[in-house]
Amino acid sequence: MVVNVGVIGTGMIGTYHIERLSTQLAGARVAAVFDVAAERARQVADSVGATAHADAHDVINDDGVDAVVVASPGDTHAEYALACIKAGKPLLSEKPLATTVEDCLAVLEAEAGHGRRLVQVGFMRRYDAGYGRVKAAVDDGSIGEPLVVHCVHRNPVVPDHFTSDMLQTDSVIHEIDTTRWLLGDEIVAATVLTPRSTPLAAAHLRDPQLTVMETAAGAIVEVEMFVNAQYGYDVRCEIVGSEGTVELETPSAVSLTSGGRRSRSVPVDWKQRFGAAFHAEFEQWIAAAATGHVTGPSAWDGYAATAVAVACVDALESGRRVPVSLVDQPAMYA
Ligand code: ISE
Repeated sequence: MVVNVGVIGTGMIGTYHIERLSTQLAGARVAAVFDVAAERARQVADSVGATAHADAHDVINDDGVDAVVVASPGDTHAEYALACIKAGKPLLSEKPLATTVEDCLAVLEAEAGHGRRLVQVGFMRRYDAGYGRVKAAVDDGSIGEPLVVHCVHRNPVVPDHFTSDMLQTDSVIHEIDTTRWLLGDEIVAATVLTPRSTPLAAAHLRDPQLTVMETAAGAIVEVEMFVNAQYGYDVRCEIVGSEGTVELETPSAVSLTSGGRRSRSVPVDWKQRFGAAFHAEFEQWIAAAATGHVTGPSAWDGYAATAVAVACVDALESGRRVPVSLVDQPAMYA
C-alpha cells in the first residue's frame, strides 16, 4: 500500500521531509501540501506531483490524503492536530505538539474521544541508534540506578528570529523528551541559570543557558544549551548510574591523526547528525500509518514535554525553581 501524505508547511523542515517522502521512502508519496507562502508551496507541489491547497484544512480533509505531516510554525500545531483527529487521519507533528499546556490537553482530550492513537510527535532522537544503545544500557540495568544526566546541546548558529525562550522550547525540549524516555521518569521541577552571554550571540539573546531539572525518582538532569557555539553541531549525553555510566557516541565521527595531532570531526548541523534518525522515524511512521496504528512518541509525550518546557521558560524569566505537575495519564498512553 502507498500512503498518500499531506504536508502542512513547506519551509526548511517541511521540504526536508517532502524530499525524504518523495525520493527515499518506499510506501509513501506526497499527495498534497500547504504553506502560507503560496508560491513556495506551489513550486514544491509541482516538483513532486502534488496538489497545493490554499488552506491547511483542505490538505487534512482532502480525500486523497491518508496521513498528515505537520511542519508549520509551532503555534499552529494544535489546531491542525485537532483537525486531523476530527478527520480520523494519523499525523506526525513536528515538535512541539502545542505551545501551551491548555492546547496540549485539548489534543489529549480529542484523541481520547477518538478512542485510539492518531498522533505521533516528531521527537526523532528516539530513533537515533546511539540513543537507542544508551536506553538499552539503562533498561538492562548495566549502570544501576540513574543518578545524574549530563547533556550538551550546541548549535553552530541560529537564525535572527531565535529568542531566549526558544533555547528552551525549541532546543532543550529534545533533552526533556529524551530524558523522560531514557529514564522512564517524569521531570518535576526546573531551574535555569544564565552565565554571561557569548559576544557572538544577537544582543537580545541569553546564550548559553544551563537548565537543571529534577525527576520524580530523584535524578538530576543538567543541559548546557548553547546555540551560537560556532564550531559545529554537538549533542552529548552521559548518564551516571549507581554502578557505571553510559555515554552517547557521535556516529561516524572520524578520528584523524596527522602531523603529531589527533582530531575528531564534528557534524556540521542537525541534518548531518540526525539524518538517519529522521529516516528511521519516517519509515516507522509510514508503516504505522498504513495500518492506522500509530506507535511513536505520543500526544502524552508531547504534552509532558511542553509542560516542562513552559516551566523552563518561567524559570528562565523568573530566576526561580519552577515545579511541574502533570494531569493523570490517560490509560491509552500507559
Ligand atoms: C531545532 O528546531 C531542532 O530541532 C534541532 O534538532 C535542535 O538542535 C535545534 O536547537 C532546534 O532549534
